[in-house]
Amino acid sequence: MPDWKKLIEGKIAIAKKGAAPGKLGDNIRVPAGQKQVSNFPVLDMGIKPWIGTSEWRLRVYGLVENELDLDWAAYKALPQITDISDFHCVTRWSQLDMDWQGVRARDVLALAMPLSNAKFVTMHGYDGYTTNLPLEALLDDDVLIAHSVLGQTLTKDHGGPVRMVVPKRYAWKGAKWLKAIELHEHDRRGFWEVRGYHNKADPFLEQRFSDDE
Ligand SMILES: Nc1nc2c(c(=O)[nH]1)N[C@H]1C(S)=C(S)[C@@H](COP(=O)(O)O)O[C@H]1N2
Ligand SMILES: [Mo]
Repeated sequence: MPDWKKLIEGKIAIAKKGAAPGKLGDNIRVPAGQKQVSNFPVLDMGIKPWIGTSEWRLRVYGLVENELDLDWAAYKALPQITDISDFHCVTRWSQLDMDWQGVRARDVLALAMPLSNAKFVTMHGYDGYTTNLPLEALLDDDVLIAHSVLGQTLTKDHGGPVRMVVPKRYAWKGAKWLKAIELHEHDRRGFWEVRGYHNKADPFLEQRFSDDE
């Protein structure tokens, strides 16, 4: 008989310490195939639009009762929260304990009042980027429409002034330079999802490529 108590205590100790890549406990914080980093790399298509807060708008449209066109003041007037989460990029780096600040996506969606047939969303960036998710995935506590991380307002490189963060999916599911959230009845694949990336993108299931769907 294995010494269960010792085993469980050992695992809990590892979980509390946080994960070290390549050691037992990887799957607690750092998913399989990922390496922990702390330099917050930049990844995008290379077009980095600069949108000042005075020009920035966030539209929520499609299958909603109340279409939104929020300006900076309206966005900043919404309940602001901080959520600490881990960031997993499909290019195999993960950065832990990212303290995103902003507004919960579900608070914005509640204002827009999705119609009952709204089941999927497309997030649009000012660079023309798109990515898709089920509407339900945006209702989680940790999904933020964020303006700051690591104690600073978002730089242009990281999607400032405002980006989406969806911690339970690979990072490509969070649009930088967020411009709009569009609600549909049927799923529409986004920029990477039509180019070979997995539609679901759960890092703990290693849903990297569409071949595995
Ligand atoms: N608008 C927009 N959002 C985007 C991208 C992009 O090219 N354009 N790249 C995605 C990808 S592939 C990743 S891994 C993350 C990277 O975010 P970071 O550059 O802040 O690390 O942004 C995602 N969001
Ligand atoms: Mo990515």
